[in-house]
This record gives sequence, structure tokens and C-alpha cells, in this order.
Amino acid sequence: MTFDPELISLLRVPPKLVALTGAGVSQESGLRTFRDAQTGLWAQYKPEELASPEAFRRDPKLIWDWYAWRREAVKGVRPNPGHYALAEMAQRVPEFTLITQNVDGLHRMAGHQKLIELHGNIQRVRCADCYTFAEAWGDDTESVPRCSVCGGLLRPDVVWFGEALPRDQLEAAIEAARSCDVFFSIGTSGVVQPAASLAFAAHNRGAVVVEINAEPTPLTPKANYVFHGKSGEILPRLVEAVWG
Ligand code: BV8
Ligand code: ZN
Repeated sequence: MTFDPELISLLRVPPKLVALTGAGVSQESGLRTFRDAQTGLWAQYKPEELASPEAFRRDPKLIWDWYAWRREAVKGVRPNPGHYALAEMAQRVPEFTLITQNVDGLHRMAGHQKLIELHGNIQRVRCADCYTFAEAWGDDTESVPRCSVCGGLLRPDVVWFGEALPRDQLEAAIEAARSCDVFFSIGTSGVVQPAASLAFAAHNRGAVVVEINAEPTPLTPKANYVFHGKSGEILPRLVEAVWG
């Protein structure tokens, strides 16, 4: 795989760089993407149906168990070379902002401290009523654990469909996208809003857009550089080509 010398020299400047990641960047770690059908008990549900306040109101235990299952799945995997390559880029590029839609925490595990978790993190649990974060909770309980402060139901600290994104995280993401020189879109189908509009905001401000994804997306026609393949293979090679 060769990289356009123009892209290489651009990244050596170093530019003000933003990277937005989605479920595809964790696929090579063994985690299913949102597009990939769910398995087992969960195969009968679409993620959008489960990841909603209505679903939690309707059947809190079902949704609690879904996230407990996903936490178990994450416990069984490790970051892949794509996560580590992005962590290395952060070492090499002073103005680097990583924005992720993933709630799996693998970027953090790969050593990425400064990142914007736009949709939250399933390793965090809080009260659905008073927002108090729970230090500890049982995952294999008969009923959904309750808040020690107000007795409300505990829920994962993630953004469900129809819920607003954390204002400070969203504003920081929009600001970074609007003021960057280079915007990487990695492993995301570009369907879920407002995350999917960030790359277009950067493009409209004249940023160079680089797409790394296993298949074309609505962003592909706008991207200056397109790499359709596995992020865990392409990112390490790019880092090697630029800073090797
Ligand atoms: C809100 C956390 C309003 C939970 C998630 C405008 C138009 C239309 C609809 C809307 C709109 N604005 C808002 C909406 C509604 C909705 C939305 O966007 N719906 C979609 C379905 C159309 N948005 C919302 O509801 C948002 N909230 O709007 O609130 C509001 C505002 C103010 C006040 C009150 C309310 C909230 C959205 C966040 C929802 N939560 N996750 C959880 O995870 O359980 S979204 C979740 O799904 C992920 O976080 C992620 O964002 C998304 C999945 O997308 P991807 O990550 O891209 O994954 P996907 O599987 O789709 O694609 C993977 C890609 O990787 C594929 O292209 C594949 O080819 C590629 N790939 C695979 N393997 C590899 C690879 N690429 C490289 N290498 C590989 N190895
Ligand atoms: Zn509470």
C-alpha cells in the first residue's frame, strides 16, 4: 500500500488534526459493529431499538442485561493496531483531537487520554434520575441495581437515540471539526447524527478529508483521500510511512 506523497508531507507539517472513529475501528478487536447483526438472545433486536429511553422504560432489566452482555464482550477483547496507531499519531501531532462514537473504551485502553467520547462509555454507570455515578454495581442481579442516593434505576452512561449528546463534548467536537486542517473519518458508516455531520462541517471549512472505511459511505464523494479496507491494517502503515 503506497500513500500519496502530498498526504505524507501534509501530515508531517504537522497539521491541526481531528479523527472521528466508529464501530469499524473496533471490529478487528473482535467486537461486532452496529451494522453487524447481533447474536444469540439479542439477534431479534435492532440496536437502535434497544439503545433508547423508551426501551429502558418498557423493560429496564432487558436493557440492563444487554449492556452487561456488551461489557462482558469488551472485557474479552483488546485494542487492535488501529487503536494503537491513533494513539501514536496523538504523540506525534500536538494538535490532535480524537472523537469517538464508540462506547467500548478501547481507545482509552490503547493509551489515548485526551478524547471526546461523544456517545458515552458503557464502563460507566449512573442513576437514571439523579445522575449520580455508581462506583460499583452487580451485573448478574435479579433486578436492575438501584441508586444509593435516590433509589432510582441505574443505567449505562451512554447517549441513547433521541437523547441529547453531552453539550460540552458536542461543542468541543464541533469546534475541533470546524477549525482542523485534516479530518480523518475511520470505521464509521456516517449514518448517526449529529456525529455524521462533523466531517462535512470540516470539509465545508476547507479541511482535507481522509476516509478509512471497509466500504463506501455518504462521505466518500467529499473525501480527498479514500482508503477502503481495514483500519487496523491501514493506520499502522500510514504512521510508518509518515513518521517511520
Ligand atoms: C438526538 C450509544 C435529539 C449507545 C449511539 C437527523 C436526521 C435523521 C435522524 C436524526 C437526525 N438527528 C437526530 C436523528 C436521530 C438519531 C439518528 O441519527 N438516527 C439515525 C439512525 C438516522 N440521532 C439521535 O437520536 C441522537 N440524539 O438527535 O437527540 C435531541 C437533541 C436535543 C435535545 C434532545 C434530543 C443520538 C445519537 C447517539 C445514539 N447512541 N451509541 C450504544 O452504543 O448502545 S449511536 C451508535 O450507533 C454508535 O455510537 C454509532 O454512532 C452508531 C453506529 O455507527 P458506526 O459506529 O458508524 O457503526 P456502523 O456499524 O454503522 O458502521 C461501521 C462501519 O465500519 C461500516 O461502514 C463498515 O463498513 C466499517 N468497518 C467494519 N469493519 C471495519 C470497518 N472499517 C474499517 N476497518 C474495519 N476493520
Ligand atoms: Zn439517583
